[in-house]
Amino acid sequence: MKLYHNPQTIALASLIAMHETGAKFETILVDIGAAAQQSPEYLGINPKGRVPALITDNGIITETIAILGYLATMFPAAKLTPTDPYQFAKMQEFNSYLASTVHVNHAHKLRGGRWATQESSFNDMRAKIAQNMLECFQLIEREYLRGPWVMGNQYTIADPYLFAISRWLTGDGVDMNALPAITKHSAAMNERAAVKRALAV
Ligand SMILES: N[C@@H](CCC(=O)N[C@@H](CS)C(=O)NCC(=O)O)C(=O)O
Repeated sequence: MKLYHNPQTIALASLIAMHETGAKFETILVDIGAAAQQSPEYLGINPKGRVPALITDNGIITETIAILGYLATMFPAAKLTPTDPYQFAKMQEFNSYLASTVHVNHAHKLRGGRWATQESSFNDMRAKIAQNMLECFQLIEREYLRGPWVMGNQYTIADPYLFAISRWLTGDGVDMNALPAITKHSAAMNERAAVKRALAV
């Protein structure tokens, strides 16, 4: 397998999950600062021009939830998802919230051009980032993060996904003192060998 990623982005979740599986894989760093995600070569891999993208023997997978789910089912020995169907659905409920709401809220900081054309609109969107992200993460602390991991005692693919987005909070202007459970989760993640390897890229 070959993972196209950038550890400053949401692709960090897939990179950590790959390391958690213990599988052998190749990584290719996509230089977002240099807009490498828009190069004709990369658009041939992911026409959406986003990271991550995972090349498998069967074909290419994009979208974090799909990549994480693929890794968890391909490497069951790593026990990265609950086997109980209800708990599995709850984990996916959380992952879907991260993908469809939390990540999209964050994107309003640097990617306002997706939703508007005027500089004043971008400024207005940026002005809401800290409040939006804080509210999302307060809900996560209240409703989802069971501790020590998202799903309780079982570490799952929801954990690297949460961790990757948590790393953006300070830059988004969120006061981490307001999020003690997230702070604890991030500290526990930072202790994992897979996370250390992923961040060493
Ligand atoms: N829904 C996708 C979103 C991927 C995404 O937006 N990746 C961002 C980095 S966090 C990206 O590649 N942005 C480059 C761009 O917008 O040009 C997923 O969850 O994988």
